[in-house]
Amino acid sequence: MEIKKEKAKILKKIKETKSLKELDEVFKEAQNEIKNFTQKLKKLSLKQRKKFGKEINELKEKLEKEYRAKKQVLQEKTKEKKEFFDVTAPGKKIELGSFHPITLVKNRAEEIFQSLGFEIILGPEIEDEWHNFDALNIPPDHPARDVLSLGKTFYLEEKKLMRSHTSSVQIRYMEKNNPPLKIVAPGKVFRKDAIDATHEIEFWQLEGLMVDKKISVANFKAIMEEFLKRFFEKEMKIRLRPSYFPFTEPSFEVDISCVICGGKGCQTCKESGWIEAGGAGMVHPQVFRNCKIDPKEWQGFAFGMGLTRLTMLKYKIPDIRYFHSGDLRFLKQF
Ligand code: 2NL
Repeated sequence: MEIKKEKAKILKKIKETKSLKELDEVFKEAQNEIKNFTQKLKKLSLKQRKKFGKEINELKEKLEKEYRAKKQVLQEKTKEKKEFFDVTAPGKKIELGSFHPITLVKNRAEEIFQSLGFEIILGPEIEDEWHNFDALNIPPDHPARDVLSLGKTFYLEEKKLMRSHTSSVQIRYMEKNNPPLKIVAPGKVFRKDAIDATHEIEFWQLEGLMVDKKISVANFKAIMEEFLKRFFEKEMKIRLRPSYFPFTEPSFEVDISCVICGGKGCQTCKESGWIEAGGAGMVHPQVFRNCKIDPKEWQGFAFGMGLTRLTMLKYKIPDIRYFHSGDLRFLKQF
């Protein structure tokens, strides 16, 4: 039995291993070899059995000792490799989110109106008929109030509804506060509509109200022109066209010079040079009375405009459906 020769071979192999896997393989191989030697012992004489038995035990011990030692060395090495930290490598950047374009426009609009002395007010999205319709002088048979599919209002249980404009927020404010008033109410509003490139069932609006002793349409024009100039960062012309709303008298549509072509005529303004930006008027005396404000003492203008539409004009967004698409290719541009 060439135990000594085998011993040298095994120890050399262990020394040369480079990985834990390789070491384990060599160790198993050596154990098998030792098993073979042990089996061969049976055939030997007692004297020889004693001699070789001792040598085998020594080999076993030596093998285990070397195995443990080498294992530790290899383990240390892999640990070092894992813990290596390159301080010169550039850091991993955290992906930053961004504001939704409507939020950007809402924030900017609020900032401008605040600097013009208006207070920002908020109110509930779920409303009652009084604040959304009756107080605004909208008669019970008005088509917008139709509970059938023809109407554009989303009705809920117990005569509640989703507000169709933020006028309701201004009514709530007038019920609790005495004039003079200078407020704007931004917020989400809801209307039953067939969704297409310019219509959604949920969109953003901003309404404003200024009430004092001698407020006129001239004040409205000045405020609106100043707002639009700051918002679009260029000189803007506005045009008032006679119109009708139950909550204002007189009432008008507010057109702005086309932000795409500057008034020359293009696809967006249908070659007219003007774009509809919202509506406005002098608050109807009945609306004041509904809020316990004396219309003989107070007067003022009110206006409403679509923040969603304003966002589309400012960033030249061709389709309203992008806003709720959740598409990062769209959102990351802002
Ligand atoms: C539009 C038209 C308008 C108002 C909103 C208003 C509010 C109160 C009293 C009187 Cl509390 N009026 N709001 C007035 C005229 C027009 O909005 O086209 N909006 C997008």
